[in-house]
Amino acid sequence: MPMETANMFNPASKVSKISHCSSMEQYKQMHAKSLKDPEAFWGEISKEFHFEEKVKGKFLDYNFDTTKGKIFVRWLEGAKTNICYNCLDRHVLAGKGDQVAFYWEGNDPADAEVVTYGELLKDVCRVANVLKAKGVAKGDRVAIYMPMVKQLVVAMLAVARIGAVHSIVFGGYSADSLADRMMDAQASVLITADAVWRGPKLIALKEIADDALKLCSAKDLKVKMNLVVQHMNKVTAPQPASNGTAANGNVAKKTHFDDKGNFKVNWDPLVDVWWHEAVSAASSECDPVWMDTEDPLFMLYTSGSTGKPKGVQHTIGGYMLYTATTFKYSFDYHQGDVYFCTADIGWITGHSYVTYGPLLNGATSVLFEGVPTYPHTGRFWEIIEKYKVSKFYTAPTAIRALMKFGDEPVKKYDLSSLAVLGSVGEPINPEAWLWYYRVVGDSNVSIVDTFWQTETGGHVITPLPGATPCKPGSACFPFFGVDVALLDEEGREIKGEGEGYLVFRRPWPGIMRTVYGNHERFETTYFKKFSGFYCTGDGARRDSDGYIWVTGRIDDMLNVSGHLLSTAQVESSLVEHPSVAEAAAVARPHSIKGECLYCFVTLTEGNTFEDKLVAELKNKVRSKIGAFASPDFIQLAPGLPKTRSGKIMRRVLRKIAVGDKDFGDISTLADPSIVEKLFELRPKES
Ligand code: 6R9
Repeated sequence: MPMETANMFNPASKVSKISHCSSMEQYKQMHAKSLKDPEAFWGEISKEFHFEEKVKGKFLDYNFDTTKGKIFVRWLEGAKTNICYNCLDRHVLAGKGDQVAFYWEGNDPADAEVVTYGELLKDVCRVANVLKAKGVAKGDRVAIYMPMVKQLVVAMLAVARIGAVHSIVFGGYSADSLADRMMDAQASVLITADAVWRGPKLIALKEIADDALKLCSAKDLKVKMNLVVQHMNKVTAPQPASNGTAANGNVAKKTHFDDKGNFKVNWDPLVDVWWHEAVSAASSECDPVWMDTEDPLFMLYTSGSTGKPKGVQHTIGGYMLYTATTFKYSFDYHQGDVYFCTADIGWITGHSYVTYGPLLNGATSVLFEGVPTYPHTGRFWEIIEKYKVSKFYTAPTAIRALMKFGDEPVKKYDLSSLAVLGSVGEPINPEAWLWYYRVVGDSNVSIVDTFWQTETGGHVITPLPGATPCKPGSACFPFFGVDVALLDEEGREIKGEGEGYLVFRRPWPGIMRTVYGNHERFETTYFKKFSGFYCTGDGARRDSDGYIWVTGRIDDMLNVSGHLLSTAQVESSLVEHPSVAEAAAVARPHSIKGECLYCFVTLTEGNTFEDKLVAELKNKVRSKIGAFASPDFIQLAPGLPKTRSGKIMRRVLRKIAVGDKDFGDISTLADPSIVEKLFELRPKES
């Protein structure tokens, strides 16, 4: 019996008695209603939010078919609202001003702060007034390049309050990447911070931002203001490592701090403005600008598989309804929960499930500045215990990284508050799923493997706690409003069991509306391949019970001797071996098979890479998938080339597999030096 049918995890966790959706029957009814009558379904939900003016035109209008004209999606035509008002004022007016919005937890465990809804609203109004005074108006783009601090949330909501458009650039990007994104968006203001400690490392944000601003001005982009949060004087610097080696931070302390221990920044009085000075002089009241529901809220750049990044643009009304509803149902959010999403706000997961989704629900969240392994490998679990977190959301890459340290760092903490554990970002292999469930969740939680994309705005395929019996590794079923189809190469629909392109037949409220400044690219990337469908670029399989298994990007698919294989499938078999912590599989051209498998494996602590292990791993894949899937090459990988959001850059691994050093652009990797190391470790016979 295949693994997936052998293991069905009942949703009988702590949430089952009170969940918003408590049975598969209820899920099916709600899902059917959301497709049959979107206006009734989302119209009912929209009543919970404040709309200054009601819908005047069509509730939903769209075209998904390039042969019938321009692609467009419009929800709630003519209605007016403000998402910042719905995130903050609505709750404060309802008497929840004193409720905690965020528990801020610093990089160092000694640094912590509490922010209520009332305080957040005042701070947001002050910053909104600072922006207005600089002439920022409706439709203007504001770039944000910040660490995970409360001012980041304040900045994005202040931008939204005055009808401007935020473009957040993850604080790990280089000056070049920041400049590219600012140029593309023609941003007139930048908001940043002096610097941040991430684990023992210093990231000198202002210095990088200064370089980016130079690049922008060389290309005639006039930036009116660089608003700078002073953060370094409020936080604890890393201590020297206990083993006597100088922590990376010690070097930074010498170069970036003066004799009195103050952090040094270069200052250009023509553009630089200290946040604390400007904000303390500003009024804490600011009327929201009532916006059309289809006005842009933000753009967020995602790397296209080739070429320049795309500014994925979302609009206000649909995104608001969708992030609020997915947050409520996928995590089964209830008043009193403490929610912790480890994603950085610089990624879509942070936009939708650190800021907007939780605040729209009036939730209390943990906002974490640091990394999972600093100052020790139990940091996540320590935070969960400290704040009694009930809903936790992280990525498979973090889970696998922490699994490497075994169960002991988890077991040290009381995690009994946990009820729902979420996963996002890539397919989660059953090994990691089960560890998450058994070790972190003590076999008494709901796991939600949420499939979605920057482009989808929110979860599109996900189990619902309390309703969906889960199969480890499957994202299960479509969310409300989502109409899933699988297509073969010719665009024929695969009904029932089968594998193909994962596409959606119609828009849900949170789908992106365009690529900023390039609607044609939007149409070609997502709609040209199959007329009438939004194409995710991922492959998926539907099993005999109707469960959806996302197999990874289509370009990660390989064809070995005519058998279609997904990299995820192979990787998950390799990771089942106790000596393997993480694995990545790519295709390498093969004269007889067409393509063969070339695998990279990272070992768990204390294991050595030897012939015996290679033979065992080949056998493992053979026995899990079939003889045709047996890898031709397996090589040791001290680390994998990952982007800063944790995605394996398989394009680079494919080059290594064929011995080609023409790696292309690897600047977006978290650690570009790993590429050279991997090249050197290629097996001789390859
Ligand atoms: C939210 C986010 C999107 C791509 C997507 C897919 C992969 C995300 C997944 C998953 C399998 C999941 N992906 N979640 N694959 N199961 N639960 O990650 O957005 O950065 O745009 O990436 O990530 O390949 O197409 P984004």
